[in-house]
Amino acid sequence: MDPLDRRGFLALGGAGLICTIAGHQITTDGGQVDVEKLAKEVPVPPKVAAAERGGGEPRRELAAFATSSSAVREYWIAAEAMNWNIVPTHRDQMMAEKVKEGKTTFKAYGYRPYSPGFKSPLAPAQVPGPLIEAAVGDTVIVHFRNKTGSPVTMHPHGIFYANEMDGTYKGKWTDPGGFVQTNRTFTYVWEAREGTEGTWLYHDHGPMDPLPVFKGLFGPLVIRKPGEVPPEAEFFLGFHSWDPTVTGLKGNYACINGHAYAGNTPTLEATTGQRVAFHVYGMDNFFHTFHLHGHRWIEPDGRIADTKTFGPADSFRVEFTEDNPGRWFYHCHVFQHLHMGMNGWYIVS
Ligand SMILES: [Cu+2]
Repeated sequence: MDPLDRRGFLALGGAGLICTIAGHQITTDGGQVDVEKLAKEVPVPPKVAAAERGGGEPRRELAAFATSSSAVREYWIAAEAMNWNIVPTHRDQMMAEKVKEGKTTFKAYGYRPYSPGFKSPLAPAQVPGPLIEAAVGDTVIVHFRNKTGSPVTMHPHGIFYANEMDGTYKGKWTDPGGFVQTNRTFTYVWEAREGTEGTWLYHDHGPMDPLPVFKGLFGPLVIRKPGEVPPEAEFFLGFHSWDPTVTGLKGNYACINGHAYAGNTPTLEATTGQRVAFHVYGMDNFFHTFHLHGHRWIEPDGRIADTKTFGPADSFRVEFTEDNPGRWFYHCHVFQHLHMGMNGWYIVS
């Protein structure tokens, strides 16, 4: 057996291999990666170059999808770089102490919602991106514009899509939706067909994957059953992490919706008697355990639970009727993650 060099050893053991892009191995100990510089080394796939020479993206006829009972849900979303503070209050309310690191802001990527035709932004670029919502029978159209300096995409889970609407880099087989270059727009058409209901998510799956995902390019997607009434209180929580490879900061942060530590992560509110749903998904390389204090729910197999373990890109919802007032914690029960910030408040009045 050949001896391993340091890099190979670390990829196998001490540090994690994140990915290989344009021949470079990206590892968790390799320091901050400049995604936009690295992106310049990735060649434009042939079908993408041909579509650009042909004057833009191919158009699909929407009439082919629409049925009389369905609706078209149309979104305008851009990927943008922005300054993002992981711990805006600089305090950890769970342990009632100051966060060690002085600097907790870095250049992240976020999906940003716009009004029709990208006329004006509806909110700042955010982590996670805006909720995409549909009911079974609907067609979802996402006009996606890339304003970052790296080719990125939108790739959904759960919903039905034709092969070229996958939003995924596939080397020389890549379709235009799988390699949206800087300042280009691509329109994704996805179908909430029968059997697609559930709590899902979307994320970048371009050539730099997973680095732009780790910089913040992911968001929630929900498809409701026909006639389903949304719960009176519902929360969408993305469990993920930010490490020095993408942030360039000193600290490692285990986050919920872009932030670490209670008082920075979402503070959720409900009142007794309400039907409550937590929609939860994972978007990093780790397994997490969703745990909610003072409450329990019924799992699909009939078991009564107050924790649920999930892995990368797993998504699920737990539902119950609220009956227990107070200031509660929700958190990941991997203790290391809990103490790296993966916790938050749930306040019931
Ligand atoms: Cu965890």
